[in-house]
Amino acid sequence: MPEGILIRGIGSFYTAMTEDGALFVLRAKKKLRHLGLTPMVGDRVLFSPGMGEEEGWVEEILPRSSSFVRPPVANVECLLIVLCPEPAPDFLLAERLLVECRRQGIRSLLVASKRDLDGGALAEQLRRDYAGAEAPVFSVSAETGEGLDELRAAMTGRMCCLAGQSGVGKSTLLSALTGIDLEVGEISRRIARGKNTTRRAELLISGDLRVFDTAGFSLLALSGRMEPQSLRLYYPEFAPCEGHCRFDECLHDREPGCAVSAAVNSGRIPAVRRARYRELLREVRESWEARYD
Ligand SMILES: Nc1nc2c(ncn2[C@@H]2O[C@H](COP(=O)(O)OP(=O)(O)OP(=O)(O)O)[C@@H](O)[C@H]2O)c(=O)[nH]1
Ligand SMILES: [Mg+2]
Ligand SMILES: [Zn+2]
Repeated sequence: MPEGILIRGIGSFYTAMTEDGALFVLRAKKKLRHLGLTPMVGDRVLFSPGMGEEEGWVEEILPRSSSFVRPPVANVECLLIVLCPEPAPDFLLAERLLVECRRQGIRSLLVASKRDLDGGALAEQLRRDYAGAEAPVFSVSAETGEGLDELRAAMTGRMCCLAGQSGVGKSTLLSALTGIDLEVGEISRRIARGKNTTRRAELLISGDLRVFDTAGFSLLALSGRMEPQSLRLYYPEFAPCEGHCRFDECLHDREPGCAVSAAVNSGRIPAVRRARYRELLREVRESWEARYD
C-alpha cells in the first residue's frame, strides 16, 4: 500500500504526497473514525488511491512523534518560537511553548524577528535568559533578510512549525524563508473559509524545507494536565540542582534550602527564567487542583 504524508486538509478531504511528489486526494476510512482517529496535516499515512476521478482512502495513520490540537498538526520536529520587539514579547507564551516542546521531544528554536527594529537587542536578551534552556537563539529580519540563511540551515531536514503571538511576523518570515508567495495562500484560504478556518493547516515544501503554514498558533494553555512535580523536569537549567534541595519533593518554588534558589542567587540560573517557571507552576497547580471539577 502506498505511503504518503498529509500536506493539506480541507473539511473531510486530505491531500497526500508520496516520496516522489505525486499528490492524491483522500478521505478517512470509516474504521479510523470508529477508532477515534482523525488524520492531521503532517501525518504519515498508508492509503489506497482512488480510481480515476474518485478520491482514495486513508487506511492507516502511522505513529505520530508529536501532535498539537490547536493548530491540529502532527509530527512537528522543530518549533520556531517567534518573538519580536514590537509587539512586546509575550515571554510566558514562549515559556509554555518551550515546556510543551520538551514534553513532546520537539526541538525548539527561539527566533528574535524584526531585528531591523532593535539591532538585535532582543536576541541578546534571549541568549542571556535562555542560555541553559537548550533552545538556540536566531536573530532575523524578514525585512532585510539578515539571519535567514542560518535559520534555514537549522530548519533543514526537520518538519518545522512557527509559533508565537499575533503580529510577530510569522507569515512574513515564512514567505521570506520559503520564497512561497503566501498572498496566493491567502486567497485560497479565503475561498476555503467557512466552518473549518480554525482547523486549517498546510505543509509547505520548498527545496529542503518542510514547514507548516498554520492559522494562528493559539496554544495558550499546556496541552493536557501536568502534575506540578513534573514541570521542573522540563527545565534543563535545574538538572544540576536536582537532589541538592533540603526537601526531596522540592518544587523549586519558595521552599527553604532550595538549590535552584541558591543557583539563582549566585547567578548560575537567570532570575527571569526562574520567575517565569514560578508563573507557569502556578498555572499548572491551579489546573491540577481543578482536575476533578
Ligand atoms: N520592521 C519589520 N516588520 C516586520 C518584519 N516582519 C514582519 N513585519 C511586520 O509585522 C507585521 C505582522 O507580520 P505578520 O507576518 O502578519 O505576523 P504574524 O505573526 O503572521 O501574525 P498573525 O498571522 O496575526 O499571527 C506586518 O505589518 C509585517 O509587515 C520585519 O522583519 N521587520
Ligand atoms: Mg500570520
Ligand atoms: Zn528546590
